[in-house]
Amino acid sequence: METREELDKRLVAVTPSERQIKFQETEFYAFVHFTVNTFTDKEWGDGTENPAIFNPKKLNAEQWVKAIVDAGMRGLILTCKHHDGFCLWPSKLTNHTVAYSPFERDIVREVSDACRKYGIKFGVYLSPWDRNSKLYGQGKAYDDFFVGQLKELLTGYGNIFCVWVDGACGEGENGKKQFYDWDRYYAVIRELQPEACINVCGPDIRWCGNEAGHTRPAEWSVVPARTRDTEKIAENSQKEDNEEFRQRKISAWDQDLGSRGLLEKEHELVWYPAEVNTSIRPGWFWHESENDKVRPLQDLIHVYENSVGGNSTFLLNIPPTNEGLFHENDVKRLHEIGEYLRKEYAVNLAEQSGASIETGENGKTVLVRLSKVSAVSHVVLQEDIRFSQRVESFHIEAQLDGVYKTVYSGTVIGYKKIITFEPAMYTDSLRIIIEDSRKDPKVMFVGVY
Ligand code: FUL
Repeated sequence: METREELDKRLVAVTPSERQIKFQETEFYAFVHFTVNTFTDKEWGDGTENPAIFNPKKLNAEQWVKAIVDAGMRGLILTCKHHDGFCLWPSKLTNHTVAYSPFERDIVREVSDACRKYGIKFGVYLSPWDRNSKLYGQGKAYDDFFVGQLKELLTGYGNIFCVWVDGACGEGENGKKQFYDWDRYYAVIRELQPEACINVCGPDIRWCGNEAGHTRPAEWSVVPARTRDTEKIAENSQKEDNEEFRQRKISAWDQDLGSRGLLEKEHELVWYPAEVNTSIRPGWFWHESENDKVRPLQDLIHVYENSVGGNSTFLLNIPPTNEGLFHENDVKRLHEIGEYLRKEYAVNLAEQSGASIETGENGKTVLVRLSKVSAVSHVVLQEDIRFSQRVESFHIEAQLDGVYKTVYSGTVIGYKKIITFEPAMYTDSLRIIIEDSRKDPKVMFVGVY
């Protein structure tokens, strides 16, 4: 039997790669779903769409990117090819591309250039499931085709921060079943873009388990190595009906992926942090009927504070219209998100003149004195994840009317924990007490707003 000390030593030895740290620091970034579906009012195309229907006459990638930057996001992942197989770049490997549409322009080029111009990262979504390709289901012939497309995207458009591959796959569709050569795909991505994280059906960033924006109360980044296979195994489980799919997934997700109790039985562990992905509207693609269904600001802020502030990253989808622009209702909401974040997190009261932060007892307590009694609506804590994720439970005490009272009790911190007090509390002094951790805690940031 492993002692508690041996177990903790084994757990804290699991740490992120440089690329995973950079990814985590991206925090909040955009998904852009755009393809022939935008013109057919569908969520999943079947691959028979005629490229002639694709003509987003007013497309302006800078309009998208400016709205994304305005929301406080730091990256953009574009569906370069969704399940219908239509390519937003002039792939030389198929005729099912923008080059054969009336639009003709290379959208991947325009979007990646706009990202660079406005200082955000660019990533690609490339669906392994391709309902157009005649090669799909033919084993190595399709793998060669998919790898060829990967190579076009990873060599022609500058630095890529993420390759997003999902597991959706029509089992037995028209008798076609493709077993993806994942290891080969990963090797090509590592060779051509060593800094890119491979998400969902990949080894770097895992799917949080639902598409509705729900988060776990205790999200762990050190998890059993077999967690990496979940999406690949579940690759046939998805349904086109998003709403039903979301509901079903929520009730099916596993709440505990990384507690000490769970990990002590696991031999192989990995650093595999969660990403929360959801859409600003009910669908992933634009539908005119959803123009007035843009999710309320409060709802999106809630997802932000529980994902970025819950040791995850937040990938928010905004679908361009058939004109090739973000709809004004989405642009307005993105602006409101950015405005909220800029205002709420503008001044860290713990860093104002006269304030002080003292760490005691091997990092187990942190005392924050503010310069005066202030309204506090958020406390932000960060662990230095280069030393793994250590904190298992903690509480916060605030001095209210001269006495310290417990105002929050929680479990994990990880890369970032945001605690919201609503209504705001009035205090001039806070104590953060780490009750349980894997070896000494490494809290590296305390923010009071
Ligand atoms: C899923 C896809 O089937 C959806 O259409 C969407 O792209 C979502 C992000 O991933 O697997």
